[in-house]
Amino acid sequence: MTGTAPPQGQPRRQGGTRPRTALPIVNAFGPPAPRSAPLRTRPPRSRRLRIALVRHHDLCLNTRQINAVQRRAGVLPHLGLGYIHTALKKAGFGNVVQIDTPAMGLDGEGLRRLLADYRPDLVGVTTTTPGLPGAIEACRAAKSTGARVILGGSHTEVYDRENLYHACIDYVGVGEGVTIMPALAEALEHGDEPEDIPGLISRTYDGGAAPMVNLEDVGWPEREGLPVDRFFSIMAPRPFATMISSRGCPFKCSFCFKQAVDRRSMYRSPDDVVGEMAHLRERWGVKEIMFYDDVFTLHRGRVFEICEQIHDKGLKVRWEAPTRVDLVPGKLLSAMSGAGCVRLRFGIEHGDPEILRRMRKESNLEKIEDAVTSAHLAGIKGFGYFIVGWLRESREQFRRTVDLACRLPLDYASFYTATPLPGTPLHEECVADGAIPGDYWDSFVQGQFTRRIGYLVQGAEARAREAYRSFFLRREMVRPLLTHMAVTGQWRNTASGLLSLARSDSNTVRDF
Ligand code: B12
Ligand code: SF4
Repeated sequence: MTGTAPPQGQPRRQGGTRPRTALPIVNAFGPPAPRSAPLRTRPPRSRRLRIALVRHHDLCLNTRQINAVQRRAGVLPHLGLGYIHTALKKAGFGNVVQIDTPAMGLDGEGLRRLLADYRPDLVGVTTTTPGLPGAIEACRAAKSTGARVILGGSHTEVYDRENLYHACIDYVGVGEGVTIMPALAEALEHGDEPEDIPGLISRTYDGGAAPMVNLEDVGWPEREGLPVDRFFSIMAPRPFATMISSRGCPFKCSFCFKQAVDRRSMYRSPDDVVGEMAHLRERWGVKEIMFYDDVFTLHRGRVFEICEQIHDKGLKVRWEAPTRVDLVPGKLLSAMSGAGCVRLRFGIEHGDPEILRRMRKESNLEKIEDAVTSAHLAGIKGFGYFIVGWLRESREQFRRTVDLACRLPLDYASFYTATPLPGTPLHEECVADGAIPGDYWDSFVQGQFTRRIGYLVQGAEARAREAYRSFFLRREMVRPLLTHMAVTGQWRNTASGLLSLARSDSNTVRDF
């Protein structure tokens, strides 16, 4: 599948639907640098700069998931930081640590103390937009140690220089950290103020758009030094790991936020993908691998080859991946099942045809039933992603989603509440409709972290809770759930999640 790469030199926020308000930041930007692709991998020399890469957010105010589920879903590794770590190592920076506070069980003060001990020169903090409150806390902790601080991640592709409103942030990285971080570290190593670094923004400088990078050119994400045994998913036996084999998706679902890199499909070769799978099995004894791709089966031929290589190498590892209902032909499903694929996560989203159309999903109920049934017959368990509380969703439309979820041969389901993320067509529609204020995210970015963005229909959260209960707390689920717990060993999490769903008062999204 081909994606649509933004043409050279195009501004970052194409199609950005976020209403702009003037923010109190005065910057003198130079002319944007041309887009080139300098992955700075000079021969490694030992460089002394001390660098910390931080993920410090877990549950967040604007999560789309109810608390009872989000809290137990797991602690999943952050691959972006792992890739940045690898790129820094390749550029000769040996003093790099990754700090994953949800995995390490650290709060803000714990993070501050850890950073104070490590005394980094440069701290890179990653964030999504909803995860910003935690990220700002991390930036403050980092700044208090005297380090230079850079913020990056999906969030900075929709809000970039606006983040400089926070005095604890020196730089914002927009796009590929694997090119931005080595270049910034190199400049700081020599005591220079950074210049000519595509993707880097400071209060006095704007480096223009960062180049895209195929992750295969970077190498595998660094996992050494991470508390690998602390990561888990409620879906998988331990130890488990995550990987990404492709990036990008040419579809345009209206709730989905598109980073520049998502508009172009980039694939790693089957050789490289299966090589990393084998490495995870050998080095860490990993029993199950979860793919973070947007749509794993976009390029069918590549998936057939991956399956073939898994056979050829005699690799025995369970794996699972996300896909769309229109991208799983029968032959592919048999090949995947034979190669160890135990689960497919389908973006089904809704049971009402009119809402599916408004979501721009480009699917229909027939395709959904066909795909999930075919996967089931091929021996692959189905996980359905659903969204409840869509703009103007009626009670009848909502119930169609629940009925569909219960009718399909699915073993798992998640019911997110619709959340208009900035920069998405859904956001634009909701603002035009008057369902949400146009400046919510602007004030959120400036630190107004006390109020959740409004739900789009009254009682959306109750609908999510009702959907979970209807799906999981029914007789037909007893067997699949028992099998799940026996295979994955996730007894405690699964049982307490079910109990929590059964209780009516415990499923609210966390209020700050
Ligand atoms: C896997 C995944 C998850 C996983 C793991 C989280 C993670 N980030 O690894 C889980 C399931 C936990 C998750 C949760 C959520 N997610 Co999520 N997730 C993804 C997904 C599908 C892939 C991420 C990934 O691994 N990409 C590949 C790696 C290599 O790229 P990367 O991490 O983005 O890093 C690159 C750049 O961003 C940059 N970079 C990253 N960090 C830094 C730091 C610095 C300093 C610099 C300079 C650069 C930099 O450099 C990296 C490589 O060069 C993306 C969609 C996507 N296509 O990216 C959504 C996505 C990031 N998620 C999203 C959302 C909304 C959520 C949730 C809010 C959903 C919810 N439950 O309510 C939560 C929030 C979690 C949180 N606390 O913030 C949105 C974020 C939109 C936004 N405006 O920020 C995305 C973009 C999905 C979408 N299309 O709408 N997610
Ligand atoms: S939701 Fe999935 S299929 Fe739709 S645009 Fe996003 S990644 Fe692509």
